[in-house]
Amino acid sequence: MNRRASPQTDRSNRRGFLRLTALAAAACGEPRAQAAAEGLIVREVQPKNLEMPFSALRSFITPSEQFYVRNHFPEPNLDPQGWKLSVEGAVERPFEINLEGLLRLPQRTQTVLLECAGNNRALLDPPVKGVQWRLGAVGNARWSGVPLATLLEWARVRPGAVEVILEGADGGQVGDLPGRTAFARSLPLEKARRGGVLLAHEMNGKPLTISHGFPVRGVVPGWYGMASVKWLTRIIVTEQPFHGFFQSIDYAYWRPSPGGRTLTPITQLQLKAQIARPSAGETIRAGSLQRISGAAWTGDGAVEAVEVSTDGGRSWSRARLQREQAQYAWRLWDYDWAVPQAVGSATLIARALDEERRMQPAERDANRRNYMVSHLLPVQVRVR
Ligand SMILES: Nc1nc2c(c(=O)[nH]1)N[C@H]1C(S)=C(S)[C@@H](COP(=O)(O)O)O[C@H]1N2
Ligand SMILES: [Mo]
Repeated sequence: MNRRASPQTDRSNRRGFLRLTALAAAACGEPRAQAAAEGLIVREVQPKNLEMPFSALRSFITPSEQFYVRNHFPEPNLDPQGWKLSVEGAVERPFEINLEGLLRLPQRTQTVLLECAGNNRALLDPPVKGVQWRLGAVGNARWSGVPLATLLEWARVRPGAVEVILEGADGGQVGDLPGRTAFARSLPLEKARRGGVLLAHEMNGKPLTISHGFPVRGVVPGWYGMASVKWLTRIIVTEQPFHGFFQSIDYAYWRPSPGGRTLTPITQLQLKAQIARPSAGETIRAGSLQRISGAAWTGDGAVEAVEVSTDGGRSWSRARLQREQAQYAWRLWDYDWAVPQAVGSATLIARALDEERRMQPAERDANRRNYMVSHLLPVQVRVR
């Protein structure tokens, strides 16, 4: 079964309403929520879920104040003095490390894009459940911290180990599970050791804000955002695959397999391009030269090209890729469109190709449930 994306329509009224909701929350004694929401669209007040207005995309590095926030529970306000991270489970030498200890270890900085696996789901037709993200549950930041591999080496992973679980300090009631469930995700041992995973304490050169995981979070390059566990407190090495709520019920998709589809944890980012400007519903001047711009990204590979159609997919032209790039970052692109003289409407589409000339899919695959939206998303504009 394929689903088509509905053309994006302007929902600025709704956005206005959500902004007001945020201000109302701020007025009832939540000044922090409002400060963090500056320039961001509020999708949920509690737990706090904020989206970047993607039309505001201006730079390769997303300013921290503009970086989306995706929370499942109230944000824990951890005391950096008392904070400890334990490395436990199938290791010869379990230990705890505090923030001072972590800061003394060799540090690394890398640019990594995070995209929520639910990004763009508001554009699906029929609608699906979950936070109604449009284009802005994605950002590209510079993260600094200690490689997860360093701590695993120190702990001496036992030969039978298969996965590493990252657990956050936040939690609550989820689904039909009794009691409290912490936010946790696992990584295959191989990815944990060699995948460039960071235990980050800085974002864009400053300590993490509470919303982005203060004092320390995981940053898992090339994977959807749910793997980058915030407010990290435990690293658990296991000899069995982990089937926690956030990778077996939530953040899982149906993978075709013998005997029927099998629910599989979401991992790698999918190849895609998004148009930042013009935005859906915008009016463009007939006969003008209009710049179309956006970003494109993928998981482990590289974006090789972006193509743009201004006639609903009948013809395609190469976009210009901007120079700045990094392995796990997005690539900004633009294309100058000679807008026709004729008044009417136009359907803009962007598509990304990777280094093996693979292209993002044209149609929605319903096996992805309410996640991993990476098919072509048309943007309708008016020409006047
Ligand atoms: N502890 C914890 N980590 C978490 C989450 C969470 O709710 N709790 N949300 C995850 C999801 S789904 C995403 S997309 C990213 C978002 O990171 P950000 O809020 O810094 O943008 O954090 C991930 N890490
Ligand atoms: Mo997410």
